[in-house]
Amino acid sequence: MRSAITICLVPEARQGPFVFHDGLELGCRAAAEVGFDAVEIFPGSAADVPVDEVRRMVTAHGLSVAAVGTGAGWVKHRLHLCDPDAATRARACEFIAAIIDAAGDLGAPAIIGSMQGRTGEGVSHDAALAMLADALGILGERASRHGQPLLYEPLNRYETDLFTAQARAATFLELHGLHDVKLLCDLFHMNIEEADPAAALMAIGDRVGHVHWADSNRRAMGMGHTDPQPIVAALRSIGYTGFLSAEIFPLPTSLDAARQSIESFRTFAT
Ligand code: LER
Ligand code: MN
Repeated sequence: MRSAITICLVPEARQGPFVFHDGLELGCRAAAEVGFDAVEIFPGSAADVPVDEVRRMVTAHGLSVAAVGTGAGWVKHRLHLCDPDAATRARACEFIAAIIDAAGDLGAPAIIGSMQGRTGEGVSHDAALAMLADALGILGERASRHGQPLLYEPLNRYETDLFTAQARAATFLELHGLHDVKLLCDLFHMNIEEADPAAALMAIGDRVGHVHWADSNRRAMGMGHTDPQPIVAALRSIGYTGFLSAEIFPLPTSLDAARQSIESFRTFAT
């Protein structure tokens, strides 16, 4: 497994669960100094990820790109995949597709988390799931052209009513033949929604595509009450070799959170 840490390029997401907020260059420098293998980028849009420049920057610091988030489509533009208006849904898809292409050129997958949406006015739960399946099909195919999976992230109940449990999401992907889509397993959300996070990881096996390495309170692993040992044992037993990426609050400071994350990574995952 490899370590990664989040860099947020979106001022509106300053209060979000991201460690570094002072631009890509400073974020990469800090990530490399603390000892991470990779960075996970949360851009305002694909325009924030100029491929050649980002590649040069991460490579200069001996890093790679673990994944690129799409949540700014929701945070900044209120775009999501279950909007009742087809034209707005199409814009949401275009926003994500552009990030899939930039991430793909950087050898990384894109994440659908906050942009998945939820049941809403004029959109029943079944209709929302049908919209989600359609979008994941189109966008998963797009990701596969880059040799990347598309990462779909079940969230906790306060952020979506589509999928909150990993096993149900995995069954949905299976039923719809969405073979290009893998699951992003965020240990913060799983702490809320899963009876046994380690067992949930074992049950979905090779659908695990990425892991957000966060403690129960969304602080760095070791600052809450999650026991990472059975979780890492489960990931090993399913043969997971991807990233453990610190999508966490920068508390008490960005640097403290980064150092605690890498320490927990080294203690439990290497
Ligand atoms: C995104 O990765 C996520 O976990 C959501 O809770 C948005 O913050
Ligand atoms: Mn997450």
